[in-house]
Amino acid sequence: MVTQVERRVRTHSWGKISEEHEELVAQAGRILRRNDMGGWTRAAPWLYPHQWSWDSAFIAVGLAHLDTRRAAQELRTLFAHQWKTGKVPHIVFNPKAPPHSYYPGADHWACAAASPDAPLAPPYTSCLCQPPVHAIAVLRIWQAAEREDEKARAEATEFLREIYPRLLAWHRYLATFRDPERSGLVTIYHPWASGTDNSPRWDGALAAVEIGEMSTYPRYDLQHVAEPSERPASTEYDRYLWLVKLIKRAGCDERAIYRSHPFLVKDVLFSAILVAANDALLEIAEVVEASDEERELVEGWAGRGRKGLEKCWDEKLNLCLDYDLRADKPLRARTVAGFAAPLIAGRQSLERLAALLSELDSPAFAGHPNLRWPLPPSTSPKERGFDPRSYWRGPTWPVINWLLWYSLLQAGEAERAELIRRAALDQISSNGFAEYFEPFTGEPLGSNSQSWTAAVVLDWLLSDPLRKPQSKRSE
Ligand code: 2M8
Repeated sequence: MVTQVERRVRTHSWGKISEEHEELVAQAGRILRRNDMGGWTRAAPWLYPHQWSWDSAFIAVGLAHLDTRRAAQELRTLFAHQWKTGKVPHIVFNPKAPPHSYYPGADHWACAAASPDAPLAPPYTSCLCQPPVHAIAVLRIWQAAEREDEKARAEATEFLREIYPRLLAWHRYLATFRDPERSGLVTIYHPWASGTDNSPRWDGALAAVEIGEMSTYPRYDLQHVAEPSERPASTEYDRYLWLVKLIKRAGCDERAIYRSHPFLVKDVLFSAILVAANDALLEIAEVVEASDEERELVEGWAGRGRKGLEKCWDEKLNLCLDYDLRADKPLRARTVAGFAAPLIAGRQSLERLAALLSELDSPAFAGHPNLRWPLPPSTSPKERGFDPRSYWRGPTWPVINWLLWYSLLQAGEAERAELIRRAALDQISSNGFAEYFEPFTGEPLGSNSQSWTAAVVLDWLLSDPLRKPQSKRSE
């Protein structure tokens, strides 16, 4: 892959990148090569030795710049484990992962394979899912292939034909099983499904979960980080594992979970990513010449999603709020999801866009005077649950910065997007390919050699800035 990296840098048609950035591209390529398990990529070498769903999508975005065929393979492997319902599992477990490296692992989730909807096992999968970045990644692969030769373009078009029905089934699953109310908002059953696991977004809903009898369990994750405080606390883990126990007890059956589960939340970030993914799916539908009926369906999902998100807007907080279905009330937490969700969903009015940008730039987020880099912390320092070292409770995350950058470009806010890209690259080039960073000191935290961090660096440095997305603001 190093040679691919070198070739890619050399054939970079829109001008030379600096030596420092060239080195960063080479490092990113090496990380992805080291984490490459042959057809799929582990999320990180020690902490996460399996294939995670949204990690793989981001990884494919990065790989697209090195080898479009390998990028396509990343998603092909993941979608080979899609459930009959259309669900893409949040983890596909690596049968060769070292013992005692990750908990809860395949043994714990093996029960999921008993569901009539589960794919053939092994490998086993979890029965949760994660935000659907996949269609965005597929489109990125196709765009990268467009810049290559005839053969690459033909192969990418073939890949789009193959993956399109699977993406459609995945989005249909989210629009139906995960939104029986037809609200446009996706319901999650577990904080792990949000991807922002211990964010204060979930504190209110988790506090209401009463834990029953549970056996003790190992915290293998803690052996892979410098300080236990970088990972979720044991009170949070107790609830995570209790919720898993209830999901297993319900036989991983969607309807049974919906009826009885104590954690049932409409997740605005997940829902917004689905809207953006539906926009991407529409572009894919055009390439594969999908039927008008299917295009209308996807367009309908995107429209319903935007309307649903609009209803979650809180005028006072200037943020979009998650909704607790069990308590029947919004979850009031000041986190990056609150302004990222409408930005990611796109097509905001000029007035709303201005409100979102002012929130992003305010001292509550990227404008906080003590930040090492002007990048939004995952949780606002003004929020009670803020903790600058703990996982999703405060640190900045490169993938979130990527989503913001991508959405700002879509919104026609190229200059604002560029500020994020530069700051995020500087953060990584100064302090390494960490999973997340302490926002005030810039200290790298969590795992190092995190695959999706390497992947977004490749996209930031190798994607074509001349391809300016159209502004898709609504009037
Ligand atoms: C983190 O989540 C896993 C559980 O899914 C964990 O903490 O064990 C989250 O950051 C999640 O968003 C990410 O996909 C995963 C792998 O990078 O790690």
